[in-house]
Amino acid sequence: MIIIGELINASRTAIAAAIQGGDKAAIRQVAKDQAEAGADYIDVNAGIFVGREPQYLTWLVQTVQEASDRPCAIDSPDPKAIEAALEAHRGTPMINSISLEKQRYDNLLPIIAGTDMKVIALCMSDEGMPESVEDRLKIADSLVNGLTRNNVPVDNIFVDPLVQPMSVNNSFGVEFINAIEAIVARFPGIHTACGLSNVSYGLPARKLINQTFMTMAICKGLDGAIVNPLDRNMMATIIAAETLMGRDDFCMEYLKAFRAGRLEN
Ligand code: THG
Repeated sequence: MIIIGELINASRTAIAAAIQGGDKAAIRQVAKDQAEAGADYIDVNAGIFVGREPQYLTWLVQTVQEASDRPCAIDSPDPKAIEAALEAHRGTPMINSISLEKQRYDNLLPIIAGTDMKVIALCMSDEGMPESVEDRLKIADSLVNGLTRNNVPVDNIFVDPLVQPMSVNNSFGVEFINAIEAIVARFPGIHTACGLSNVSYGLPARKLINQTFMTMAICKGLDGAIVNPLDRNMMATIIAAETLMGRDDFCMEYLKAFRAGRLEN
């Protein structure tokens, strides 16, 4: 499972304050903590600062790279902000994300084409949020075909079917889970990724819902997740579910995690 650490997100008050105060030490600490807890990528998101996103994302990339050797996942709907942050990034980052929204698609595709960057392909279009498996597959088809035609290897693409809140529509959980299964079947070699926390929006005991949903998604083939790597229970759930799915030869990763003290509270 590719773990994308979600904590450097300006929607969190501590991060917004650190960005505005230019507090490099605070950002470095969160980057370091997430890397030590097992993050493969460090997500950086300054989305609440409309207009200043290019400047703040650039600063976040620089600051994270002072503290950790993990690449960033550059998280923005704004191609200009992504472009600015890319300039500052050393090594090969992940783009989070391209979508089928025309403005976003047209501006990001030439930036990604022919590079070795990983890219999250978010199932969203100008027609709005997808609800059914079919809605998602239709968008995923266009995105995957567009990217591969532009020399992006399937192995670099993570399709995000877009998690929607259970509290809004009783079918959203199942449609998402089945979309993972359908995408993995349709595009051999593709990856999938998602942010989970939306599924529990509006419900109590959100961690219970998020962890259970993670297990269900891993069962269908999910192999990338935007999560809080400091959440020990979530990380242990991921390891156990992957082992149970047979994605862990001789249970080696499970045993390694146990010996490192990561599986028990
Ligand atoms: N798909 C893609 N990118 C995304 C999302 C997605 N980026 C943004 C978001 N969704 C995922 N990122 C976050 C970041 C922070 C939180 C939730 C999602 C969050 N964190 C808790 C907090 O604020 O304290 C801490 C989490 C915890 O304690 O477990 O709320 O869907 N492609």
